[in-house]
Amino acid sequence: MIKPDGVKRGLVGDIVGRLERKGFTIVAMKHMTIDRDLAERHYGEHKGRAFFDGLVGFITSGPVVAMVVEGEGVIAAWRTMMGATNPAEADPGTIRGDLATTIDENVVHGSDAPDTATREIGLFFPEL
Ligand code: FUP
Repeated sequence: MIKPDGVKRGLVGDIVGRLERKGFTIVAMKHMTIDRDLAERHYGEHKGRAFFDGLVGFITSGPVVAMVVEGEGVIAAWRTMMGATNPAEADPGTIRGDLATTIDENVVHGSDAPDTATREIGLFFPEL
């Protein structure tokens, strides 16, 4: 997912381009605004954490671009391409290393395992 800061800053083309140049296939793509209910379900694992309300407020603050991406090893590869959650620790060449400075606006999201991907695809693309 390209988060609201990435969309607002005009980074959709850069990020989609990285996925395409890497050789992955975008099989679904949606420009959408996440409502509070969806945000709380998506980030359910973080409920109760100090940053939860800010996280929900941020992810609902403007449109995102959600994608389903296919390819060999795509989950691990996309996490490498995103870089560390905290952009201050993200390597140059990664999306967060190149394009972000703070953990609360870190441009992109990616599922961290096949079961998470299945759950998140169900949340964001119930029609698939
Ligand atoms: P990631 O999988 O890299 O997106 O990271 P997490 O699932 O651990 O965290 C989800 C989001 O919560 C991050 F993108 C940013 C936010 N977050 C904070 O704002 N503060 C923290 O201490 C940890 C995460």
